[in-house]
Amino acid sequence: MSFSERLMRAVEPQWTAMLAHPFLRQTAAGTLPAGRFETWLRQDYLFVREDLGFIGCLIARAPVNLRRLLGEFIPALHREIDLFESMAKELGVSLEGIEPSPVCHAYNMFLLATAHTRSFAESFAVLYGAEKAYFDSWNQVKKQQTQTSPYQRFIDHWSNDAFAAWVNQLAQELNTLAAACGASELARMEELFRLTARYEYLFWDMALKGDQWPV
Ligand code: MP5
Repeated sequence: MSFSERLMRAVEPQWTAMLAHPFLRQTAAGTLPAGRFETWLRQDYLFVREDLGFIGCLIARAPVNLRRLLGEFIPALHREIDLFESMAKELGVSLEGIEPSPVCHAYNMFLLATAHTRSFAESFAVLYGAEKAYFDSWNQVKKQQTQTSPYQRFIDHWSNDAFAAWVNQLAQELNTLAAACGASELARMEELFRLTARYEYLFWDMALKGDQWPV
Protein backbone atom coordinates (compact mmCIF):
# COMPACT_ATOMS: atom_id res chain seq x y z
CA MET A 1 0.00 0.00 0.00
CA SER A 2 1.36 3.47 -0.83
CA PHE A 3 1.81 6.04 1.94
CA SER A 4 -1.01 8.24 0.62
CA GLU A 5 -3.33 5.20 0.75
CA ARG A 6 -2.10 4.42 4.25
CA LEU A 7 -2.99 7.96 5.33
CA MET A 8 -6.48 7.68 3.91
CA ARG A 9 -7.02 4.41 5.72
CA ALA A 10 -5.69 5.85 9.00
CA VAL A 11 -8.10 8.81 8.99
CA GLU A 12 -11.09 6.91 7.64
CA PRO A 13 -13.45 7.89 10.54
CA GLN A 14 -12.71 11.61 10.10
CA TRP A 15 -12.87 11.44 6.29
CA THR A 16 -16.19 9.60 6.33
CA ALA A 17 -17.65 12.15 8.75
CA MET A 18 -16.40 15.00 6.57
CA LEU A 19 -17.98 13.56 3.41
CA ALA A 20 -21.22 12.82 5.26
CA HIS A 21 -21.54 16.43 6.41
CA PRO A 22 -25.06 17.80 5.75
CA PHE A 23 -23.60 20.95 4.16
CA LEU A 24 -22.44 18.83 1.21
CA ARG A 25 -25.66 16.83 0.95
CA GLN A 26 -27.80 19.97 1.11
CA THR A 27 -25.63 21.76 -1.44
CA ALA A 28 -26.16 18.84 -3.83
CA ALA A 29 -29.91 18.70 -3.16
CA GLY A 30 -30.35 22.48 -3.37
CA THR A 31 -31.90 22.54 0.13
CA LEU A 32 -29.35 24.63 2.03
CA PRO A 33 -30.97 27.22 4.31
CA ALA A 34 -30.69 30.78 2.96
CA GLY A 35 -27.33 32.41 3.51
CA ARG A 36 -25.36 29.27 4.32
CA PHE A 37 -23.59 28.90 0.99
CA GLU A 38 -22.80 32.60 1.11
CA THR A 39 -21.14 32.10 4.52
CA TRP A 40 -18.96 29.38 3.03
CA LEU A 41 -18.13 31.59 0.01
CA ARG A 42 -17.06 34.53 2.15
CA GLN A 43 -15.00 32.45 4.57
CA ASP A 44 -13.35 30.32 1.88
CA TYR A 45 -12.44 33.49 -0.01
CA LEU A 46 -10.46 34.58 3.06
CA PHE A 47 -9.07 31.05 3.46
CA VAL A 48 -7.75 30.91 -0.12
CA ARG A 49 -6.15 34.34 0.11
CA GLU A 50 -4.28 33.23 3.26
CA ASP A 51 -3.45 29.91 1.60
CA LEU A 52 -1.14 31.82 -0.75
CA GLY A 53 1.15 32.46 2.23
CA PHE A 54 1.18 28.76 3.12
CA ILE A 55 2.14 27.82 -0.45
CA GLY A 56 4.77 30.57 -0.56
CA CYS A 57 6.38 29.18 2.56
CA LEU A 58 6.29 25.64 1.14
CA ILE A 59 8.00 26.85 -2.05
CA ALA A 60 10.78 28.47 -0.02
CA ARG A 61 11.40 25.18 1.80
CA ALA A 62 10.80 22.78 -1.09
CA PRO A 63 13.43 20.56 -2.66
CA VAL A 64 14.34 22.00 -6.07
CA ASN A 65 12.41 19.34 -8.01
CA LEU A 66 9.11 20.39 -6.35
CA ARG A 67 9.43 24.15 -6.86
CA ARG A 68 7.82 24.16 -10.29
CA LEU A 69 4.79 22.11 -9.22
CA LEU A 70 4.21 24.35 -6.21
CA GLY A 71 5.12 27.54 -8.09
CA GLU A 72 2.51 26.84 -10.76
CA PHE A 73 -0.10 26.55 -8.04
CA ILE A 74 0.24 30.28 -7.25
CA PRO A 75 -1.34 31.52 -10.54
CA ALA A 76 -3.98 28.78 -10.14
CA LEU A 77 -4.86 30.25 -6.73
CA HIS A 78 -5.11 33.73 -8.26
CA ARG A 79 -7.54 32.37 -10.87
CA GLU A 80 -9.47 30.79 -8.03
CA ILE A 81 -9.67 34.14 -6.23
CA ASP A 82 -11.05 35.62 -9.50
CA LEU A 83 -13.68 32.84 -9.49
CA PHE A 84 -14.73 33.76 -5.93
CA GLU A 85 -15.00 37.42 -6.89
CA SER A 86 -16.98 36.72 -10.04
CA MET A 87 -19.35 34.30 -8.24
CA ALA A 88 -19.83 36.76 -5.37
CA LYS A 89 -20.88 39.40 -7.90
CA GLU A 90 -23.24 36.97 -9.63
CA LEU A 91 -24.83 35.92 -6.33
CA GLY A 92 -24.93 39.43 -4.86
CA VAL A 93 -22.58 38.55 -2.00
CA SER A 94 -20.37 41.30 -0.58
CA LEU A 95 -16.71 40.43 -0.01
CA GLU A 96 -16.01 43.69 1.81
CA GLY A 97 -15.02 43.83 5.47
CA ILE A 98 -15.25 40.11 6.23
CA GLU A 99 -13.71 38.90 9.47
CA PRO A 100 -12.38 35.36 9.56
CA SER A 101 -14.55 33.10 11.73
CA PRO A 102 -12.77 31.26 14.59
CA VAL A 103 -12.55 28.08 12.50
CA CYS A 104 -11.28 29.81 9.36
CA HIS A 105 -8.71 31.71 11.40
CA ALA A 106 -7.57 28.60 13.28
CA TYR A 107 -7.27 26.52 10.11
CA ASN A 108 -5.21 29.19 8.33
CA MET A 109 -2.94 29.57 11.37
CA PHE A 110 -2.55 25.79 11.56
CA LEU A 111 -1.36 25.77 7.93
CA LEU A 112 1.09 28.62 8.48
CA ALA A 113 2.43 27.20 11.75
CA THR A 114 2.88 23.81 10.11
CA ALA A 115 4.83 25.28 7.19
CA HIS A 116 7.03 27.32 9.54
CA THR A 117 7.70 24.81 12.29
CA ARG A 118 7.38 21.29 10.84
CA SER A 119 9.43 19.41 8.29
CA PHE A 120 8.77 19.89 4.57
CA ALA A 121 7.36 16.36 4.27
CA GLU A 122 4.98 16.98 7.19
CA SER A 123 3.83 20.27 5.62
CA PHE A 124 3.38 18.57 2.25
CA ALA A 125 1.14 15.94 3.87
CA VAL A 126 -1.09 18.78 5.13
CA LEU A 127 -1.24 20.35 1.66
CA TYR A 128 -2.23 16.97 0.22
CA GLY A 129 -4.94 16.61 2.91
CA ALA A 130 -6.50 20.01 2.19
CA GLU A 131 -6.52 19.49 -1.60
CA LYS A 132 -7.73 15.90 -1.44
CA ALA A 133 -10.50 16.93 0.98
CA TYR A 134 -11.84 19.48 -1.50
CA PHE A 135 -11.52 17.06 -4.42
CA ASP A 136 -13.44 14.30 -2.62
CA SER A 137 -16.03 16.67 -1.12
CA TRP A 138 -16.95 18.48 -4.33
CA ASN A 139 -16.87 15.27 -6.34
CA GLN A 140 -19.39 13.86 -3.95
CA VAL A 141 -21.62 16.92 -4.40
CA LYS A 142 -21.32 16.47 -8.16
CA LYS A 143 -22.29 12.78 -7.94
CA GLN A 144 -25.28 13.49 -5.68
CA GLN A 145 -26.71 16.48 -7.55
CA THR A 146 -29.73 15.80 -9.75
CA GLN A 147 -29.98 19.26 -11.32
CA THR A 148 -27.66 22.12 -12.15
CA SER A 149 -26.80 24.19 -9.10
CA PRO A 150 -26.54 27.99 -8.83
CA TYR A 151 -23.09 27.18 -7.43
CA GLN A 152 -22.11 24.90 -10.33
CA ARG A 153 -18.90 26.75 -11.17
CA PHE A 154 -17.54 26.01 -7.70
CA ILE A 155 -18.65 22.36 -7.88
CA ASP A 156 -16.97 21.94 -11.27
CA HIS A 157 -13.84 23.83 -10.22
CA TRP A 158 -12.79 21.24 -7.62
CA SER A 159 -14.13 18.16 -9.39
CA ASN A 160 -12.71 18.62 -12.90
CA ASP A 161 -9.98 16.54 -14.56
CA ALA A 162 -7.26 19.17 -14.12
CA PHE A 163 -7.86 19.31 -10.36
CA ALA A 164 -7.92 15.49 -10.24
CA ALA A 165 -4.52 15.42 -11.97
CA TRP A 166 -3.09 17.97 -9.49
CA VAL A 167 -4.31 15.99 -6.46
CA ASN A 168 -2.97 12.80 -8.02
CA GLN A 169 0.41 14.38 -8.57
CA LEU A 170 0.50 15.56 -4.96
CA ALA A 171 -0.15 11.96 -3.87
CA GLN A 172 2.73 10.68 -6.01
CA GLU A 173 5.13 13.32 -4.70
CA LEU A 174 4.01 12.65 -1.13
CA ASN A 175 4.77 8.95 -1.61
CA THR A 176 8.27 9.80 -2.89
CA LEU A 177 8.89 12.10 0.09
CA ALA A 178 7.59 9.46 2.53
CA ALA A 179 10.00 6.86 1.17
CA ALA A 180 12.86 8.93 2.62
CA CYS A 181 11.21 9.52 6.05
CA GLY A 182 11.72 7.50 9.23
CA ALA A 183 8.93 5.98 11.31
CA SER A 184 8.57 8.93 13.71
CA GLU A 185 8.27 11.48 10.91
CA LEU A 186 5.71 9.28 9.13
CA ALA A 187 3.72 9.14 12.38
CA ARG A 188 3.80 12.95 12.63
CA MET A 189 2.61 13.21 9.01
CA GLU A 190 -0.33 10.97 9.88
CA GLU A 191 -1.20 13.06 12.94
CA LEU A 192 -1.13 16.29 10.88
CA PHE A 193 -3.16 14.67 8.10
CA ARG A 194 -5.82 13.73 10.68
CA LEU A 195 -5.88 17.31 12.01
CA THR A 196 -6.35 18.55 8.44
CA ALA A 197 -9.36 16.24 7.96
CA ARG A 198 -10.78 17.51 11.28
CA TYR A 199 -10.40 21.13 10.21
CA GLU A 200 -12.10 20.33 6.90
CA TYR A 201 -15.05 18.86 8.80
CA LEU A 202 -15.17 21.96 10.99
CA PHE A 203 -15.13 24.23 7.94
CA TRP A 204 -18.34 22.63 6.54
CA ASP A 205 -19.83 22.79 10.01
CA MET A 206 -18.99 26.47 10.33
CA ALA A 207 -20.62 27.16 6.95
CA LEU A 208 -23.84 25.37 7.93
CA LYS A 209 -24.22 26.48 11.53
CA GLY A 210 -22.35 29.76 11.62
CA ASP A 211 -19.37 30.42 13.81
CA GLN A 212 -18.77 33.79 15.35
CA TRP A 213 -16.48 35.16 18.00
CA PRO A 214 -18.61 35.20 21.17
CA VAL A 215 -17.07 38.46 22.36
C1 MP5 B 1 -9.43 24.10 0.03
C2 MP5 B 1 -10.16 25.28 0.19
C3 MP5 B 1 -8.80 23.73 -1.27
N1 MP5 B 1 -10.33 26.16 -0.81
N2 MP5 B 1 -10.78 25.53 1.39
C4 MP5 B 1 -10.66 24.67 2.40
C5 MP5 B 1 -11.32 24.97 3.70
N3 MP5 B 1 -9.94 23.54 2.26
C6 MP5 B 1 -9.34 23.25 1.10
O1 MP5 B 1 -7.67 24.47 -1.50
P1 MP5 B 1 -7.48 25.26 -2.89
O2 MP5 B 1 -6.21 25.98 -2.64
O3 MP5 B 1 -8.66 26.17 -2.99
O4 MP5 B 1 -7.42 24.25 -3.98
